Amino acid sequence: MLTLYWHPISGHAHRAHMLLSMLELKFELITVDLPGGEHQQPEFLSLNPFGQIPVLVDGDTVISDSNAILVYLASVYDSERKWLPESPKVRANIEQFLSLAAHRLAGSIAKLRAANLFNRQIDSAPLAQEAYKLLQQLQSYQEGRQWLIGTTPTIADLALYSYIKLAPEGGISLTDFPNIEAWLQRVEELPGFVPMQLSNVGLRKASLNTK
Ligand SMILES: N[C@@H](CCC(=O)N[C@@H](CS)C(=O)NCC(=O)O)C(=O)O
Repeated sequence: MLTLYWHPISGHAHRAHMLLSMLELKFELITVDLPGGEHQQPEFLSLNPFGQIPVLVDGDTVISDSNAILVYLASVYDSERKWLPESPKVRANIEQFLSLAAHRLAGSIAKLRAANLFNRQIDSAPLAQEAYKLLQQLQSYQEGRQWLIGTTPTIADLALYSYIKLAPEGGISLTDFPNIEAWLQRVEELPGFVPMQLSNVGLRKASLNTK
């Protein structure tokens, strides 16, 4: 039995949850009380000294960090090696997108959403500028492509999906990016897909208010 320590509004946790489900693995979800500071308590820090979810426990193996969890699950539990192919070139291409998810995506779109969710005062203009630049680049990159790498989905697609799906919650509109919207839809049609819990903040709140 695998255990994922998570929180339902965490996009980082969501990407790990998706792959567990898509690989048809047996797992349990344990919600970490982030608002209550459970992730800073010794019990949780013994799993991840950096005090963040998600954390995957597989017997004696403990893996922290969402992208590391994707790599682990795909390496150990995907016997066909579809999600993380063995070709060095493809793996390097996938790494490029894992880095993009951990840096540019987390540092712009995810930050804007977190600010709205938790009422944080931030200087949002440069983050929004970076968010739209990234989306424009992805929109161009995805022209003529079904998936980020090659012709089948890989962990790169899962690593980017959750926070891009949540972009409107950070006030970032996806309507000018049809290639991205079509790709999100393709991910949602994959067998085993589990939806991300959405929150009524940002553009989602604005659209509810006009109804
Ligand atoms: N690089 C990490 C980032 C994880 C992360 O930012 N987790 C957030 C929830 S989405 C968290 O645990 N925040 C609590 C904190 O940092 O104190 C990953 O990819 O898993």
